[in-house]
Amino acid sequence: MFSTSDNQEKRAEFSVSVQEEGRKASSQTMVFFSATNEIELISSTRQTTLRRTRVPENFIESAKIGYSFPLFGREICITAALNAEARTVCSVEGEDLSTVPMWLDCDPGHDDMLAIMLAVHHPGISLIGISTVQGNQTLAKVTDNAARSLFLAGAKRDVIPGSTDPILRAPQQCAEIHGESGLGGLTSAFWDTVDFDPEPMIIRPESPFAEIAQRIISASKARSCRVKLVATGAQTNIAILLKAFPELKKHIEVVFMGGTYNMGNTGSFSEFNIQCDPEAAAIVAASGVPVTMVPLDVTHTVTITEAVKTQMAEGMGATKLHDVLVKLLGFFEETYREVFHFDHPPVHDPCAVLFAVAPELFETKAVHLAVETQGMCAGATCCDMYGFQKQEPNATVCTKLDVPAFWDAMIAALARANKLCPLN
Ligand SMILES: [Ca+2]
Repeated sequence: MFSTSDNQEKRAEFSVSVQEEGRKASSQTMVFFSATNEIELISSTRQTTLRRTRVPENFIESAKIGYSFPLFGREICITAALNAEARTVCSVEGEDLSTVPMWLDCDPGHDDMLAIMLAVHHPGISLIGISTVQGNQTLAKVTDNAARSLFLAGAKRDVIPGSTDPILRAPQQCAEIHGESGLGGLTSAFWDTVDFDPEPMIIRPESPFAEIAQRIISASKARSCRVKLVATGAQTNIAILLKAFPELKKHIEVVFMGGTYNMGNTGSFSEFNIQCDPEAAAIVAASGVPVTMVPLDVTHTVTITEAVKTQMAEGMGATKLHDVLVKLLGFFEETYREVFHFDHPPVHDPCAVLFAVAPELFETKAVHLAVETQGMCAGATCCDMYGFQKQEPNATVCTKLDVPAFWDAMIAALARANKLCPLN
């Protein structure tokens, strides 16, 4: 796309609205090159360079999102950051980016990996950081996998390992679906061929929960809005954060993938993430913070059909990242077929990421949510859909998703990952 500039270090990329006197505003792309301190304006419709010029060293830091500034005799307004580097640069001063600030707590996991790709590359999201929790695999494995997912996405974020165990129960993993590594389908022989060490992306503060709380509160204060805390694994870390740092409550909104208001997957009425740590989910539901549940009932409608595979191949082209996804999702398809008799595997976790940025694509209902912690139904998410209990709603439950719109957003994010993935 950026033929004149591909061999130079691209630091940030923005969508901008350009207004010339007496003419209608047009939408264009602006790229900043840190190596030369130059910016380039590119016509979004013609894909050609319109102008290129040197700018002061602090140009990007001072060009705030949503602010207008004169350039080339035109008025330019940055409307969105288009890549991870741009978002990182722009968040240096804690500006209001008109994007959704998000913290992702996850246990990669195939669908967690897609959630990371969507969170990093959806233009409406600023992903502040990632924490991990044991679930699909051990904490050490899912933490490595989170870093590996960021690497594949061509992005850098700090990954902070959270809890090795549920609050009360023994850990349980899900190797039958996600494999021994948690990202089955990519062998250790594959990773041996890749020049990537997860360790530098993983930070291990003395008090990881204090660190996570502090980062979320700082982002919330800087933007004067709640941070979307998206949980795509067991809710152990979220419960610990809420109990240890109650001041966090006014700074977050929780969106979690998990639960069901019909039948479960790993229990008759229990979904895996909640069944792993029902006590944690009960604490989160009763915490008083805004909570949205994206349940199995919705995520089971989002499956990787043959048509989706074709759309993905067309959207991404024949790249190494596409090959990697084919391997991963092929493994996921096999295990889902074997264990749950699905023709095509459902993609749970990115649905919660999408809700956090595009709730208008979902149908929802306000309900009272309680989590069963006892007996054979431990982990059941009891959603009072008809208001029988006469209790005030404490949660929003999603009941339907615009599935084609989900895939459009997911594949657009993968196409952006394609441009930055070091394998390509
Ligand atoms: Ca997960």
